[in-house]
Amino acid sequence: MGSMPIPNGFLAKENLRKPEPRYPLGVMVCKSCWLMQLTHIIPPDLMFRNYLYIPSTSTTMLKHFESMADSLVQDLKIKPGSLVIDIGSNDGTLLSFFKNQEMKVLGIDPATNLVQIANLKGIETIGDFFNKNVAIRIAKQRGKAALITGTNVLAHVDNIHEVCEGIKLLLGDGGVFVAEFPYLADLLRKNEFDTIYHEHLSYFSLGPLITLFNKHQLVIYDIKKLPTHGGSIRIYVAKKSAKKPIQSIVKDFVREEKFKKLYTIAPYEEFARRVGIIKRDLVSYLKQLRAQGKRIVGYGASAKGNVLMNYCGIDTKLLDYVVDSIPYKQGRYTPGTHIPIFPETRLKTHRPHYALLTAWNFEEEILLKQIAYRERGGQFIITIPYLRIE
Ligand code: DWN
Repeated sequence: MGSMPIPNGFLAKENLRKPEPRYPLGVMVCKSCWLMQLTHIIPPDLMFRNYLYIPSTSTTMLKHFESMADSLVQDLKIKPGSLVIDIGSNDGTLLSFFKNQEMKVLGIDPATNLVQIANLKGIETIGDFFNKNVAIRIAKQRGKAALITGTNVLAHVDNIHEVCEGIKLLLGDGGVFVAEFPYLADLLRKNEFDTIYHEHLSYFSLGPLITLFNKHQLVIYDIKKLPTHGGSIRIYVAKKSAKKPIQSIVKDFVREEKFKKLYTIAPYEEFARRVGIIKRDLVSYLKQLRAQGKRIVGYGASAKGNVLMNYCGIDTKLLDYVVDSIPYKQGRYTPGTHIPIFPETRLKTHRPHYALLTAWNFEEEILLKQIAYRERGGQFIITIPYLRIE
């Protein structure tokens, strides 16, 4: 998709004229394990030491984390007082739900801004990237974990083999590693190309993950399909030595991936072709509306929205501004396209004809929230799984 600034690099006004580093953004597929991955790796320090994505700012994700903690404690029969560790623990929201169930909790996250928030909330958090040394240190100081979680983090790490070794070392004998991430089959099927960005190094299907974990004497023994972030999966991983029975759903997923030919290059080339068509149709539609004098804005200053706008060349010539609920983002400008970001209330005062939903993973929550805007004739332009008006 060409080169563009990192997708969470929102700009303060005074930085608009400063040079903005741009990095190549594209994906390739390994022809031996079929992992889809970025062509260029950005230094993790650049993206994760001061991190602005806080999932607990959305009701959808808050509810998701609460039900995740409840179901894991119940399904995995984790006893109160057990150690639960979250890798990429962000502001500690998921761990707070485990703490409410009397678990001992420990977060690990490299973002100093988030570690501060989590520790202030009483969620003990180590400010670092997870690796084997961190795992050894925790095992020595806190003992082994009954459960290690990682939501939207496994796809972000470059040292994935070291992370697997660290998880194996930190898991108690019957311990479980539970990871959640966007599912490649959904990304391809629903044309979710804007979720391809510099933070996400890997785009997982099950096949390559089975290969990966096998190299570290770990095994995926169960899977759960999730609606979050455009379609995700939750995998349950244990040490091979724990001899957990492998649920039939694991084999079903692999059969389905083979049926969809995900271990051949065809679906990926077809996906690239569709992405080009979406770009062409979206830009010509927005230009057509502008030519009719329509006012159009962006809704959701999201990382995926920045990928979409940079890839399609959508800037203030097509969008007047973007609205977003996160105070930190308001008053700043989108990276690369320099579109001003306002609070959502501006929809009421400015009354744009159209809002391009650049946070489509919260479509339901946002369309419900903006029923008044829609009743007054405001319309949402949504790009996935195809260009549509809601
Ligand atoms: O892996 C990641 C995925 C899971 O989420 C992170 N690396 C980055 C992040 O991507 P994102 O920036 O696309 O995240 P969101 O949470 O999908 O962005 C949604 C944006 O929309 C936020 O800035 C908040 C905003 N929003 C809003 O303005 N009104 C969200 C809701 C629910 C709303 O009602």
